[in-house]
Amino acid sequence: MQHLGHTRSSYQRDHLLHTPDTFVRAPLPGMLNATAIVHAAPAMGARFTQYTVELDGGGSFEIGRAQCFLYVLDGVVELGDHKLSPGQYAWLPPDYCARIQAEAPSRVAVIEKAYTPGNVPVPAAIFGDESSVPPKPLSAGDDTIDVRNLLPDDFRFDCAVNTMTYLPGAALPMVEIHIMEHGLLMLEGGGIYRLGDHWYPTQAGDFIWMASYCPQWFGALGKVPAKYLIYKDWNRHPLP
Ligand code: UGY
Ligand code: MN
Repeated sequence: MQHLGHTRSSYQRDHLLHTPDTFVRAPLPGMLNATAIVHAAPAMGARFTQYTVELDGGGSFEIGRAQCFLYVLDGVVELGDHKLSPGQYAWLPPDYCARIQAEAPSRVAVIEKAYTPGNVPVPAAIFGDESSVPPKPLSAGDDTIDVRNLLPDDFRFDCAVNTMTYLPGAALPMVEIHIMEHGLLMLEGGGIYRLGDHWYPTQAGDFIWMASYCPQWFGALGKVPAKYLIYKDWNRHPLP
């Protein structure tokens, strides 16, 4: 539908709000009966890539360019002996090459980042299920915002991927400004996201990139909890 050139999407120096009405689909090399919506990439200022893969029944795609995090949004995908359904995920180390296949239409969130070595061994692949990750309150004593760490919280990992769930009316306790950049996919509900000096209505299906030091704050609105999947780079010294 034509909206006379209006969209909630907005691309600024330090952030991107990418809403579904502006998504453009194109296959990436190695994709068969599948296509990608690239939300974040070095071309727009990010130091990682995040894209949503949409697979038809029988579709497949390849990974193996960098460490890779996969989170199933819809359907079921197969990766070797593993079958992943919605809420299930995999973290794959930088040298892990594989083809991911779907028997029925499926959607997968993919995050890739060049791995920055630390003085610790590179971890082996991890397969997990968000529903079995225990929630932790963001702030002690406040049960209105829960965080689930999908990756182990240790220095082998140079990034974190979490889900955050806000009860309606809950809000981040501060405007955050930090060196880590974020890729965020709104999974459920919605609210108001402050990014830089802009305040945006956001809802399930939206993607947000926040550059390093982008001022950020979120307040959940509506009748259902707001939940997002959020990536950040961390655990490494700021000097390259
Ligand atoms: O982990 C974080 O920095 C998180 N609290 N940021 C955010 O939700 N925008
Ligand atoms: Mn943050």
